[in-house]
Amino acid sequence: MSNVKSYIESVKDEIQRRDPDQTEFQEAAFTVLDSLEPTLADHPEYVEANLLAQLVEPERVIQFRVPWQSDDGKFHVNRGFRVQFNSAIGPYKGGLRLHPSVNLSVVKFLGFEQILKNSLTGLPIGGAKGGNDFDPKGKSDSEVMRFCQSFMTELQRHIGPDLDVPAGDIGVGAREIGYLFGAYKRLNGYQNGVLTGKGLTFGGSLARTEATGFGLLYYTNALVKAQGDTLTGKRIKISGSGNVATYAVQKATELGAKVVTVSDSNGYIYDPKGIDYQVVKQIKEVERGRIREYADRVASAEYHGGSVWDFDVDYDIALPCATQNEINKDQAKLIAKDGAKYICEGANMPSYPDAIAVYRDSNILYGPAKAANAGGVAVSALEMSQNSERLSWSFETVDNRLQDIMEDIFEKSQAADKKYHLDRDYQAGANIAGFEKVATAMLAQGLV
Ligand code: NDP
Ligand code: 2IT
Repeated sequence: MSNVKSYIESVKDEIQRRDPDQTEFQEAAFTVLDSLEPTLADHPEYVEANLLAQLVEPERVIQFRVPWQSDDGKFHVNRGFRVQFNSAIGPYKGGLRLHPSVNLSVVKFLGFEQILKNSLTGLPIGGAKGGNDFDPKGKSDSEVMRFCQSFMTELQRHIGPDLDVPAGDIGVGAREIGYLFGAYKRLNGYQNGVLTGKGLTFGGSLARTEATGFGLLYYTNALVKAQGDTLTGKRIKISGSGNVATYAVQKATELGAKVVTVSDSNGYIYDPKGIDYQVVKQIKEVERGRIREYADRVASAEYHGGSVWDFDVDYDIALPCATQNEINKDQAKLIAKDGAKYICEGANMPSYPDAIAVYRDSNILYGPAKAANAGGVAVSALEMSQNSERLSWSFETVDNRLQDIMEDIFEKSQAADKKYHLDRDYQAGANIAGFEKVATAMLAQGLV
């Protein structure tokens, strides 16, 4: 085994020894570590400084109790987290997730992914993530407001416009950010740069709502174009029907492709005529309903229970936009069998490592989450810029910058892939390109 390989193995062993039960964090960290071999071989100073041991250990982990009262008068206690992973290139930045599956392993995996994702955007933001195992589904607005106020009562001690700037993720959209912002403001006064994804009347950025889904399509378009191919006329399978999925459907359709599925955790819609994103928006954003209702409104659509990744239908591009580990090895084999040539990830870590191995064996080109879904956090950073200068940019200005950033992320990943002769391994390319900037900053700042 080379020195570099044995160094990587020793860092993995230490993670395994310290946190044997953090399976999601291990999955994210091991995947990155394994892909860094070429750059570590090129930069012995990273190994000399034991930089990887610093990279995989969060700068700070905060866990706290969040008590709240439901409308029926009962008292409840949920568990809150903020993992401030790495501030080498800027203040901590990353979303908050509200979902019953949230635990320390999940928040650590998301915070770790955010370090290299944020680096890839080219903007000055470090990596963080937070969340809570509170389930917003089925809760009234008042319950969500009381929960957000209690959550922020503790979180406010740890965040700030130049320190740590949370935003949305699963279960956290405009409503939750509004309540969280109000609670922060009551305790600390008006500081609009403390959260991103805010409403447009109090410091939010145009195009932040659309940014992750639009950005996913700008990245996918760049990847497809680099192969001499085009999105026009392509059939696309999308999972999820939340923020990312909805605006991915819109941009894919605008770029001349046809999206044939959307889903939620109960089932999926198949519409051979092409999903109408306005219907999805109405059901999910306005009425807070379930995706099965789409089939009641659109004659050409069918609803089926189960996972959309078990649905056998021919298509060209897969865009998973729901959650982590939604695609296993067998489902990846079905993606290959159904003829897909590309998969780009809107969700964070939707593919198990053995699914990614199937993509490679089947010549499916793979755009990993930290590159493909970086548009959301990129526009969050642009929201921070607008807040700092107390100005708002037009939709077109933000959208053009988003497009440039996503194309630049693809180009950086491709350049690293070419430099190390990785044969269109855009996952390793993204990891290496994101890592090199963070590593340079960490080395310059010494052992901290
Ligand atoms: P939303 O809460 O708006 O939507 C989540 C969607 O994913 C829903 O359709 C939901 O279905 C589905 N989903 C969630 N958990 C599961 C599960 N366990 N099994 C099946 N489906 C599930 O979240 P977002 O659209 O914001 O986030 C989707 C993904 O994109 C996440 O991985 C997130 O981390 C990632 N992401 C989000 C960004 C953003 O800016 N919002 C930026 C970058 C990445 P159901 O209603 O049934 O739960
Ligand atoms: O996973 C992600 O990049 C996000 N949820 C967006 C984070 C942000 O700070 O906008």
